[in-house]
Amino acid sequence: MEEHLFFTHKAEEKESFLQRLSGYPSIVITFHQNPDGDAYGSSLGLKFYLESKGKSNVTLISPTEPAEYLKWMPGASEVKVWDESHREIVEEADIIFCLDFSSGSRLKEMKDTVIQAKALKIVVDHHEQPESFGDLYYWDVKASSTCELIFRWIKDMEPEASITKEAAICLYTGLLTDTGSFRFDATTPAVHRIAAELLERGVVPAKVHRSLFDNNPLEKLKFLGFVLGEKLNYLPEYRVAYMAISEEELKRYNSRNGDTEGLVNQGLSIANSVMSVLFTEKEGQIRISFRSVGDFSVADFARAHFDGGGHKNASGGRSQLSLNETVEKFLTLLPNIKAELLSQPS
Ligand SMILES: [Mn+2]
Repeated sequence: MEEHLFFTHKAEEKESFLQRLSGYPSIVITFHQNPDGDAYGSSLGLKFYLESKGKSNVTLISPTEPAEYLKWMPGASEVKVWDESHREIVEEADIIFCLDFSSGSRLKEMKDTVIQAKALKIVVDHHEQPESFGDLYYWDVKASSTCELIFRWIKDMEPEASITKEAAICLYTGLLTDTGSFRFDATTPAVHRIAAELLERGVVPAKVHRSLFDNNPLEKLKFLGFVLGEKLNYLPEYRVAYMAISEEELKRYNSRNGDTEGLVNQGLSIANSVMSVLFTEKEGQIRISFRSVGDFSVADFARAHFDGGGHKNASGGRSQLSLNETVEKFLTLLPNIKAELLSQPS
């Protein structure tokens, strides 16, 4: 697939979309499992935009239960969590938006129903190596976030579009979370211009930041203390930090969905570090989060060794081995990438 594929730049694709959108279509918006600020923000932002256009038959369906820390967002209470009772809505939909993912497996139990649905499927995403289950793609691997793409898409469709305050808060949330608070490489002048326009629509940055990051239950901070104190390892000879957390440990700290979010970034705050990895055991499976700085691609690394993928500096993977075996496997791979890790500027 080409690196940039904007369907609205193709007149006939825009036309086929507008035809589907005319009248009172039934629209489903879905996003990846374990949704983050960008998945949620782009979906809710799009929903508010469509509703402002009089398209009020819009249903948001999450493949899995969303984390607590997203529930303050405008419209969040209307998000449905997938179960069989939603099958008909998906099967009968005219349009299905698939946001912030482009690999069908990230829909979990919803996957087959979405892929087989008769709807026009529109994929809006910025992850590498998209699969071809969609009909139309608005896809740019260089975009900071799906929220950036939704903003650009709205402006492509309707240059004079006015974005409501609620939509602005949602889109700003995804910009903020996917750029690591406006610091990752994808934080371009264009991203700040979008943020500026969202502020003009009424976003209060301190409020969004506090809702996202200063809204923790005490146990989550105790859990963070435990992980940093007992679980964080650093290998200066590779410039690699890693943490492995067992299911029992997650339970001991009453850890909820989302409590491990952001934990992996802690490893990158160590001076000189290049890569940070978090292994978590959940329902017998090992989930792995990778982060890097500079040119070392954790997307390639996850794809090659841990059945995963994502972005150059932020990716995920999984393993069917035990937690200890997974960590062992990871450690034995480090000598192969040592030269590349050491060559990164600090
Ligand atoms: Mn994203």
